[in-house]
Amino acid sequence: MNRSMNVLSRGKQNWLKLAVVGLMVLFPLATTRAAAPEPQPPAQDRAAWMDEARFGMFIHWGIYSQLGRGEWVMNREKIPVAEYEKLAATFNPVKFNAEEWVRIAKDAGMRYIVITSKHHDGFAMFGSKVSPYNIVDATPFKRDPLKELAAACQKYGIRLGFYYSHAQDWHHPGGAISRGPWDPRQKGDFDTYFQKKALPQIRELLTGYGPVAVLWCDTPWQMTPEKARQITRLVRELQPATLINSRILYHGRDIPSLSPEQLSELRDIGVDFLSYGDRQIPANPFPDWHWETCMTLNRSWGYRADDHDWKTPATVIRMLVEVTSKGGSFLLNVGPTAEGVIQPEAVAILRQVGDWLKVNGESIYGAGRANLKSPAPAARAPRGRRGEGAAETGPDWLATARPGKLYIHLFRWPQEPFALKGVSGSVEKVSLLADPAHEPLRFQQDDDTVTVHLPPKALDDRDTVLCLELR
Ligand code: H79
Repeated sequence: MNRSMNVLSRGKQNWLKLAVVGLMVLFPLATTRAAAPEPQPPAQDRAAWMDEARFGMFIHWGIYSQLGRGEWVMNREKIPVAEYEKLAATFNPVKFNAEEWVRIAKDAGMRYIVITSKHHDGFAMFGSKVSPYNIVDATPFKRDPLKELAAACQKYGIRLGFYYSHAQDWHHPGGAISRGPWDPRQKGDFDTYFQKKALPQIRELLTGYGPVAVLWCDTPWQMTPEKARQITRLVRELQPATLINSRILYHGRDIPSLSPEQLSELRDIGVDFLSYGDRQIPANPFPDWHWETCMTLNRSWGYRADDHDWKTPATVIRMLVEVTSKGGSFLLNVGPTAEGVIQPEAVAILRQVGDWLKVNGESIYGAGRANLKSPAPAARAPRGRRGEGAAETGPDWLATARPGKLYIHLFRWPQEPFALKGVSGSVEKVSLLADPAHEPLRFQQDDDTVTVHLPPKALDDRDTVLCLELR
């Protein structure tokens, strides 16, 4: 039994307890009369699909994409509001094709998409009645790309979620601002901004675009638990299945140091998964939470013309495997151009990752933590903050698992027979996922050590996956 399954069932047990306690409160007579309460079906775990999906596409796209200096350009260069607003008049992404974007995600093996519906600049990338500062009313494009994406996602069976900068807004008076304000127009009352713009726009997103998989909040400057509850109440009222990330109240970087009280407050508020810091794969994620980490494909979120520092497909695969081996989901970013094009460099990397997943997907989708008794191999050297250098410095291998199967991701091909320690259960068959015939490999098992005789060369230099079938 692998640990991720234990975690799932522990989660279910907790829900069961809650449901039972809830029933005892609601029906005290029934529970005193009945000797034993009827077993209740476990309450639904809204976020269970994340374990199945594991891999999503993050999209940062806005009127800032025209400048090619990232989504923080207005703030970093202290561009006055009136001047930044002019970017709307020239935003016309004529090459935007929702189906093409969704196909790129699908071919990469991604199972969900999260797109910026409004970033910190305050500009809505959807038709909003709440504020005219939106793509339909303020640009020559006049189309609603989120509507088009929602339709394309429905067609291709991909879930769609919306990033919404719920606290920071550099356009609306009173919106929260990190390193500001720099323009008198930004001054105002945060609560007014929150009630008059943030909540009404979140309502629009959850009513006009079909099922919303995730409401992805970010940088909760000035947020309080009460305000977070206002959002979760609204979301649950409109779409009970929509997931909400922990950034509704806590910055990603603060997640590892949250206290048990803070974590249970998050659960109580209605948060569905922990969202760790930007570009940070946590060392020891909390085991009883769904979690996600977001990563850039180069060094930027929003399009940056001068950023050519692309991660290799091998690095991306390693990161996806590491996240899966810790039971999380990997949200990998693209920053399309102002014309609406996902950069060809990004598409090429994603296609290679997708090709790897077509062969090795069973070790990722629905797979999770392995319960090897001996510790996972250590990384060779600490990795850069932005995740660079993973392929050069990471461990030789990592393990993922599902009930009855253990997957060893070999990043470096062993020179000798591969000895794996700490295996619980008896191994019945060992094969390579990249071998189309799944030809059994020769192996011996001594207690909890399994020694596998591998072919002389890796089948895939980036990650050849060894599959151990267990009894
Ligand atoms: O949407 C992406 C980022 O814009 C957002 N989170 C991800 C998913 C984010 N918001 N705030 N931060 C990240 C922290 C911001 C740090 C920096 Fe900067 C912005 C570093 C460089 C630009 C502020 C301005 C600090 C230095 C210059």
